[in-house]
Amino acid sequence: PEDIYEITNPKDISSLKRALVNRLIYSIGKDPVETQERDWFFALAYVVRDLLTLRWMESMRRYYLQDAKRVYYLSMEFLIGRALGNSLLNIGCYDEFKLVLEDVGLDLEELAETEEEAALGNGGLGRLAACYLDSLATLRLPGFGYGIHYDYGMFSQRIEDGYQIEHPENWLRYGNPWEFPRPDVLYRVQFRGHVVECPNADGKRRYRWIDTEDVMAMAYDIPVPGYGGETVNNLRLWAAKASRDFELKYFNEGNYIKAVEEKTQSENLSKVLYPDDTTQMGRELRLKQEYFFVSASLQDILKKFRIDQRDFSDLPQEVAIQLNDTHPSVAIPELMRILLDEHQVPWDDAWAITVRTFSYTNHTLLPEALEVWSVRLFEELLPRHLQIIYEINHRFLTEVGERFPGDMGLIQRVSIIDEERGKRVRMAHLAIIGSHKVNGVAALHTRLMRTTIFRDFARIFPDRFVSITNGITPRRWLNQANRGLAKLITETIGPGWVTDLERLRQLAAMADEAEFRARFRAVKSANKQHLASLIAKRLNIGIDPASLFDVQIKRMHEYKRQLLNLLHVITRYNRLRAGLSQDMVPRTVIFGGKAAPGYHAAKLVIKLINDVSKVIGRDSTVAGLLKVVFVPDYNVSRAMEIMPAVELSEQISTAGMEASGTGNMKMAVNGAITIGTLDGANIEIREKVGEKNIFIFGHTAEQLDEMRRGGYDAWRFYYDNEELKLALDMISTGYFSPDEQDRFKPLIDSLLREGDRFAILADYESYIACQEEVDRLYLDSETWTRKAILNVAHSGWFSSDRAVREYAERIWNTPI
Ligand code: 26V
Repeated sequence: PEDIYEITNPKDISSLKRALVNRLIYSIGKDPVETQERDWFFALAYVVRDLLTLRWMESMRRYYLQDAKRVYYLSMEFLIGRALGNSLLNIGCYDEFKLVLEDVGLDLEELAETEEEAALGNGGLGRLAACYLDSLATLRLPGFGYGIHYDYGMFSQRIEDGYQIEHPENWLRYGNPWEFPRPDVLYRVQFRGHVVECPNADGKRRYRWIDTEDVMAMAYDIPVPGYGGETVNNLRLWAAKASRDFELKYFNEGNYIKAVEEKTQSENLSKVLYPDDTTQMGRELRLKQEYFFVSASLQDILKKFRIDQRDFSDLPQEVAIQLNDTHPSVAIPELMRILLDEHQVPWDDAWAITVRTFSYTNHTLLPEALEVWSVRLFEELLPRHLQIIYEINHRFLTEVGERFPGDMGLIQRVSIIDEERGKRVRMAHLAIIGSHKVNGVAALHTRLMRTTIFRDFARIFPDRFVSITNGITPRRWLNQANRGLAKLITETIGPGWVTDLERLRQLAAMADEAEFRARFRAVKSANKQHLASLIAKRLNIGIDPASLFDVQIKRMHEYKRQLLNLLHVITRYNRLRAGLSQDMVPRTVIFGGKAAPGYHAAKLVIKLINDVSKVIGRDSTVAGLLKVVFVPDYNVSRAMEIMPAVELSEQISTAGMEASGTGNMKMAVNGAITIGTLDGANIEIREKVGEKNIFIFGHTAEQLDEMRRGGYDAWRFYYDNEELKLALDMISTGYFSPDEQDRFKPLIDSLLREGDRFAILADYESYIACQEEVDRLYLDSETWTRKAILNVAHSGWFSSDRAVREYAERIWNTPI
């Protein structure tokens, strides 16, 4: 029958059920009497995708007919997570499908757990991209993501004997029900070869890039539903496919095996996500990944631009391209190459078009994470791009020389090519020079960008730097993750907050009403119990749902200072053992996060957390008063489980080092109170929720700067504070590692002998004092709840809808 897949009415349970069973039979090929849970999941996902598909085509048609300016978000990472629950809520069919499944004896929540999550990102930067796609679709903007279709996303983390072990995660093992493979959308991407100059008939020089080794990029499309389901946008991910050249080359020589080998080689390009967001190691494969997806995306963008009907000078009116960090910044010389070499646009015109089209987001100031590529590697892989970069640089430096005569230092500092330490291409310089706007991701971060690492550029381009503070999507992080709180909020202020998060402000008045506080507390308490049951089931660890849930979940990084948190835990343990329990509330301290596989210090902190957890867990004198849990394999799904249960949100990075943070926002909107430094978006959280409703401690970025200039004396902190000395001595003398006394020597050395780069010792005392205040407040549960409610009420500004609107107005010129 022709209506196999047709859903006549998405609110009509029987039509949904028919669609589901049809899908199970005709798309999965299973008899309903012998299906596994996964079969039902896939059948359901196909039905939901069907519901998205028509709206998706309608959205594309609308953009085409309106000839709307398109926004392209280029990112090496999209940390999407699972899609089923989010899609059902966004199209408004969650309850209907819940009933349909109950009808066949299944539980929707349980079924949703069988979905593999799309973990195509490391952490903050990738998750931000996913939140922005959700907001673009919800705001009905023609916003498209472009990225890489990795076979292996983020590794899964197992903990063995307290150590992190990485395991590859084959998320596509059973196929991805959301994506449409597009074998017909295929572009050629060139590498290596060389450049020849050929004089044109008109006497102008032309450059041709020839004898290249080519890889094909094949598209996979993933629908991105906005809330309300009206608009469905597209995320296009590229997978590497061998070009036919390989076959021809070797088949002609009769070397079939060699041909297949090289085919495999070139398809390795999109094999795996780099799981290290701490250091830029200059690996060839990484640069190839970057150019691969940039080249395919630009070809696709220009095809949709329909150049046959337009002039390139219209490009900036039709297209905005946002570069998510410098990773896709080779797009700047690539667009120049296309304009110059393939369309003979004069340099000055091409450059004006390029700069007006691109904008760049900077996500970190840490020097070790800034991308630089050796000139040698660049020349080998992308010889024409290197020439163009040299020309961009030459023209830029000439202009700078004219505007700031005699300042040779300036020329050296702003050059795209770093001439010291072997010649290197500084991608951030390229991205700044080639974009009309450069944004930081929080106010402090942008200010530091302007005044420290990019101060010369801020002088040269005073209007180029803008600050747009990050945001999070309330659909996933509140409406979906925290159904209990979502329900309470909707009952109190109506459902409008889901797309207009500032409406949460109406809850502020409710903070003073005892009855509302009790209901709010009941929600938090149920969420804590739920998390406790998950931890009991999966980790076989019992935690007290009545204890204070103190949570630090994020990537493991020295600057995020999980070690400072642990020093507090150890100090607390020591105080409890010394019989000072009267002022302390029972606490469960929860950690979660992955370390980059080669980041030894971060991995050692994981081991220390687990060793400390073991010692404390075995000590009956602190039973019921203190517990430490490390939740393995922290990812988007784990985050959605944990966020609703958090009471104390640990945001304790060294001031000046966390560009923004977004977990801080997720926890605040879920009713946690932040303990944090004046860093990243914490500063804006304080501004919004009010300084009485947040725990701030530690040195400011300016104070740390000054302290370092005066000479940082780590030993002084050690000798001046007995409790700090005791905690450090316990770690270094093997109290937590009796089987290997000097296991943690590298951690202690980094603090005491190597200058404590992250100022852990300097902030210890004020952190401990602040934690004492936390206990005092928690004892007064009415006041705690009041403050928690005010955190929710004043977190509306941190919606990614607000952030995307700001991008639309201030960067893309596509106002809503
Ligand atoms: C850097 C690198 C270096 C080369 C190897 C692969 C790789 C992958 C990712 C990165 C980016 C690290 C920067 C990052 O994720 N920054 C985070 O961005 C968040 C969103 O703006 C922000 O909230 C966090 O504070 C910031 O650390």
